[in-house]
Amino acid sequence: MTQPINTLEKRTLSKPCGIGLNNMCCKLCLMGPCQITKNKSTGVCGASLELIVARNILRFITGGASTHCGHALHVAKHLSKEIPDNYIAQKAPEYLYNRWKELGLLPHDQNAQHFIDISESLHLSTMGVDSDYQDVLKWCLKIALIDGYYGLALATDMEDQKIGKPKIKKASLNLGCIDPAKTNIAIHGHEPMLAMSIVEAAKNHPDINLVGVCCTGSTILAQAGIPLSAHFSLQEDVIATGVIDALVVDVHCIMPSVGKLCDCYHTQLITTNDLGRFPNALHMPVATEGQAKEIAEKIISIAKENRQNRNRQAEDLFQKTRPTPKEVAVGFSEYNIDIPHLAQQLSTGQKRGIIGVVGCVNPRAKDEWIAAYTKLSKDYIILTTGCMAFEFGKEELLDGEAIFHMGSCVNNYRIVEILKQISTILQKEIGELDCTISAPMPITEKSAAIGMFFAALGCDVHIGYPHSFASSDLVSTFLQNTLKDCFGNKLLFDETAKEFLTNFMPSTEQYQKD
Ligand code: XCC
Ligand code: SF4
Repeated sequence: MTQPINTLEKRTLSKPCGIGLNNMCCKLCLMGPCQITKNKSTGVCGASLELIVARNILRFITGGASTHCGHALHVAKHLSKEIPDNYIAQKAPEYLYNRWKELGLLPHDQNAQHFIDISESLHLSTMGVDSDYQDVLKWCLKIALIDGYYGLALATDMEDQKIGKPKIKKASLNLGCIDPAKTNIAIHGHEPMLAMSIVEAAKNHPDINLVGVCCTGSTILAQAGIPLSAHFSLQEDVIATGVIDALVVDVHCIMPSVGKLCDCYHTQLITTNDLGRFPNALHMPVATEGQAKEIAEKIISIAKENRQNRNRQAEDLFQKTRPTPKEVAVGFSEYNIDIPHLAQQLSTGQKRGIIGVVGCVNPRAKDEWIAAYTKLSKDYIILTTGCMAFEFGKEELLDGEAIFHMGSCVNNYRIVEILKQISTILQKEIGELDCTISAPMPITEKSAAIGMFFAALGCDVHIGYPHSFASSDLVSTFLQNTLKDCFGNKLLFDETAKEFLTNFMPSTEQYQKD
């Protein structure tokens, strides 16, 4: 009898290394690794704790920016488009652009040379280059601007141009969207171009059931109403239903475990991006629109053919245990949300502010976050994306009245556009709005880059568990002071939902009592 064998819930999570957790380990050269546990000790080369922590943060954020910019580059290539010049100047509020310029934070913005800044960030943060931790931290903001504009904004814009602007609609969400009576294809990853071709092709095949996973899933949910079966932490469970006939993956957040798990079931794993390979997968790389149409048809045939290899007992078991799908309202964007109404709610005090609930769901960080945000939603407009949006959906809270599903992680740029437009209407800076971006359980490098981007826009930024940014007093004080002086905002490091509710705003006593 085939049983789910490898899902995250059942796995014993290895204990995190305390030194690494606090960013206090340097492995940048072979005189190390150096562990710096006391403030006055240094690495073999003399690097201080603050320099090591700052370099680690910069390299982490740079990893995130490289993935989002790579995503935007792949979409551009798919559509035979060029990366635009002066994109930050085109998109950013003028007062912020000028401030970033004064502070020396603007990256290269011609001929896709922001990729040079990404490379220079790795260059300066290696052993023996930039020994000024404050300068290293300034680069974090520069790289975050690259992430925000040449990653999030550009990918969102180009996807909208290709797919069309999202429309508000009802859709469904959770493992129950997988239908044992049909051929199931799960589409997982972050770059949705092939996914949209599969959505189109599947319209001619009534026996095909498409479901999404992670951010490619969030995009096809928001854009086309395709059900979202799982977020990151539940991706293994999708395969473990035993009724997924093909799992199509592109890039980012695809756990290496899914390769072996597909082998345990009949699921055909198909990799579709040259950067994301699995040893046992069928590799069908897609780089252009023409290829996408052809490969979409092939994937449908492969899945249909493979359905006969299902383990009937696994199918029966899923049939009996299949949960009821949850209904969600999706497809909200800067184009269809009534932004003047939101501005009015803020100016009349009907709503105190905006909370963007973003990022990952770290299996090490279980807490009552959704309950906390739900309490806050009485007084705050909640805009949510990525895996955190799925958590709201699981509880049927994505109603499009108090809590709005804004799409995938690159679609965090939609939140930026909304803040920009509200601030224009209210004739305030974004930093003067009561706006917090909360990533309560980050996992990926991308989430850190996104958080820093929102900080550079003037939003307060909350990072829950783990808050490795806060492990050097000098680093966190410098970051806090720089953000306060330059943008008027702050960083919050509340690890638990209770602390968040208590410390977030002093006047939340009523929330505590409820
Ligand atoms: Fe989820 Fe995008 Fe995080 Fe990956 S990164 S774990 S939100 S799927 Ni965006
Ligand atoms: Fe140690 Fe310096 Fe080498 Fe880092 S760069 S591993 S601190 S010697």
